[in-house]
Amino acid sequence: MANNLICAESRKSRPFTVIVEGNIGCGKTTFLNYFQKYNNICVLSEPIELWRDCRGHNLLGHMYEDPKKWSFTFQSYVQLTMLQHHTLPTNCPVKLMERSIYSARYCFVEKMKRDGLLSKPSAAVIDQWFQWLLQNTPINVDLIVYLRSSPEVVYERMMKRNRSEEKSVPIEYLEQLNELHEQWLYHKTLYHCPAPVVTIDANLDISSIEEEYEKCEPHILNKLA
Ligand code: DCP
Repeated sequence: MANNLICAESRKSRPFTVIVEGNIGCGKTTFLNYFQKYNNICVLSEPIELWRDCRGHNLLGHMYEDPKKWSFTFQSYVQLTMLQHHTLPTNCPVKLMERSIYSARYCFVEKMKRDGLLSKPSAAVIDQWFQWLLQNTPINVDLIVYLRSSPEVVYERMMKRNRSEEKSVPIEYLEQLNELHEQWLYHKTLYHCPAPVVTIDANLDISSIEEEYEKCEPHILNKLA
């Protein structure tokens, strides 16, 4: 009974936190934009502009141009900026975040490690930081929205949006990232899934995807009741 009370109290003082995950180009930003209409949801888009301008350095661009040289620098910075979002105080009852420290570690760092783009010592340092942060900082996730897509669809979207840094990303990269997301969030065979997962068919185009968003709205909005 006393324990239940403590849990209820600590839950009251922090927002219900939802992270939005899925492959590059799957529509995370569009999903977040849909929820901008609620002024009691704190919506945190991915800090990609910071990754493109860390004191004047385009770390995202460096990472794609010379991944062996820059993956460690880039992923270290991603980890910091994600931590800043996880720990950002808000008075809103719900926090909706694009990506998380988890997908950075379990999908991107994992892929770079497997591909030899991150050396074993570099990957070990990122992982030591990651484990320490999980143990010692208030990274709370209550729900994961998984925008599930096929690599062919997101490849086409990525090419269409024409982000300069992503110009030379091959479809194989998206296939492997997709596989890691699938193992982590769908089959739940990779690492640890920190919260329940709601899956959305993100292959649908913009005209019909809102219906899919509506399906997961109650999961998020119930927390505002
Ligand atoms: N990225 C990365 N490592 C991470 C996170 C992101 O290398 N830990 C890269 C992949 C993309 C860019 O950053 O080139 C942005 O990727 P996201 O999938 O996070 O964001 P999108 O803008 O593609 O999201 P969406 O199109 O779903 O809105």
